Amino acid sequence: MESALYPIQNKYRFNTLMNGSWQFETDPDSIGLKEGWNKELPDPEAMPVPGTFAKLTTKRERKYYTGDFWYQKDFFVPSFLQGRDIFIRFGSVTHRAKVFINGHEVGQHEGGFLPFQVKISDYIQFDQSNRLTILVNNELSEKTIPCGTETVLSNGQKLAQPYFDFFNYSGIMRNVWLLALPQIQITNFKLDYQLSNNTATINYQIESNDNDTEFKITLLDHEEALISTTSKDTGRLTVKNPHLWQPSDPYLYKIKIEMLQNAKIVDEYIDQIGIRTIKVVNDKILLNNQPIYLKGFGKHEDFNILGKVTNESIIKRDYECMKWIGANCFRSSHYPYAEEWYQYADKYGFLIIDEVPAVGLNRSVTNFLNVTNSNQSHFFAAKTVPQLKQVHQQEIKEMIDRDQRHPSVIAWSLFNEPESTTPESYDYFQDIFTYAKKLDPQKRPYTGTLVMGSGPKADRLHSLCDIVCLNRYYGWYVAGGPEIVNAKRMLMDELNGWQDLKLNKPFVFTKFGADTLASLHQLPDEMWSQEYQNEYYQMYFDIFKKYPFIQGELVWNFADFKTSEGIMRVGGNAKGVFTREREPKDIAFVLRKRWR
Ligand code: EVA
Repeated sequence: MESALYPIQNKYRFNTLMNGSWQFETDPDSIGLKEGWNKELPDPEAMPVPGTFAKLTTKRERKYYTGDFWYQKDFFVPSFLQGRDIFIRFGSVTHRAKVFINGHEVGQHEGGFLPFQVKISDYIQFDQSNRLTILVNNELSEKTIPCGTETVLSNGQKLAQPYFDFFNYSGIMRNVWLLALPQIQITNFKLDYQLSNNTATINYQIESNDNDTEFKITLLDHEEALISTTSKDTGRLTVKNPHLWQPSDPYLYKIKIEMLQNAKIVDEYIDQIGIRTIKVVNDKILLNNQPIYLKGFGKHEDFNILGKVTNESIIKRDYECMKWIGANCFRSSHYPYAEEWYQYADKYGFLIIDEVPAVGLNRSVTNFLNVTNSNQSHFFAAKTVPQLKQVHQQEIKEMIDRDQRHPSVIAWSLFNEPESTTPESYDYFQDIFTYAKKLDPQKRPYTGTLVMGSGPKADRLHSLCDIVCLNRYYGWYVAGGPEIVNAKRMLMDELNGWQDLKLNKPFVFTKFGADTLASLHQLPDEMWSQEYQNEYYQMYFDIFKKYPFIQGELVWNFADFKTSEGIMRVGGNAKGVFTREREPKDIAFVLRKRWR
């Protein structure tokens, strides 16, 4: 990626959103490239960007379309932008893209949940119409993340089979910008904080595409009063009596970076930053050196009609609901969300465990139901693993480069429920953690979530994690309904087992929940009823009290969400505390009481 910086506008940087109605065509036989679709699509239809075709169609074949598909858009670049570097920036393209300008390939990107930008300056004509074409592919395999496989139906149609429990929405689901940047430009900057004696030290490191430049760095408070200033691409700023960022008081400073050449400013980037530290000490998570207990959710980017499309109204509504209920944290399960989510979190004072799309690293289409160890598929012994690892690492790097400055991001999750009980799984993740730990200047905690069955005896990955995150379903997939008394016993047995290991690490429950129909009430309660969801959570909360190393509860899920079809899902996953329309189920009031 050329730069991880979110687009801003100022005297040096111009951008415009390219969202709107684009041209679209599916290419089931992958003939497009040979037939020149990169120049002209033969029979396109209108398609919104951002948008996802799966939610806009009334036809099953289109909803489940798997393979290559194309987007095209004509655009204009006025000549007053000449002399600048022109880029197209995609918030994401799911899952992979090849980008063409006026028929020439200008870049490609693997991974459906992170931004990338491609430089197009050499291929465009100013003051004339230009054509942007993107070849997208949404197939799943074991070589890329998230993992899955595919089957071919008797009518010849390919069908993606995710190894994960959310609908494989694809396409261009986030914003697309045209950027005009100075040719000599700031490409990123990294910050880390130290607190002592009422003073904060901000260590910074600026990245740019030119070595022969100078910098001026200015720190301003919320009211734009000057706090501190310095020069050089790497250095430190000090803040006396810093106003620290925390969920109850998400105070943001402004940092301005000016890049100079021959004493003339050539680029400027401004960002809002929050001064805070985050670390793990013994079995506590410390924010600004104070223990913090995480309360909140595993979430999804998911909504009716929109699928995973970024929509700030939904973002705002979700934060309002999370604030109302008294949450302070969520995990971006199971992929990095659109950048706007993190900007809101910084302002609303939410903590995020930021997760790379490493979900489904377990060879089973129902891996989330694979609750015993007897099902070891030796996923990490496959020949494709080196390729997978490379993609996994690349996406970790892109996620950290993108999100490292957000005060809201308090930890990196490098996996969700992979195979974790085999020696190969340890070897794989040891490399992943070693790689990842070099990337974050703030050295935030690294973690990943452990599947049910990966308990204190069998699991091999917890030693790699700074925080041990457990996804557990005693009382739902195991020992549900009248057996809930057994579920309680099983959960305690497992926690006793972890306690005996004396790991001296914080544990966070990153998933526990029960599918619940908002329409169903029952006495005595039964599985799927609202009353059962209440009983289920109460059982967990009663037990959490007994284990002081539990430092957080992120319930599954914030809202009901769409999954693949199957006998386990009625219209999707119904474990939401809120409905898919973001209205509360009964449990929301229980949690509100508990968390506030
Ligand atoms: C569930 N359980 O069964 C969830 C899934 C999720 O949606 C898991 O990680 O353990 C998975 O994706 O509701």
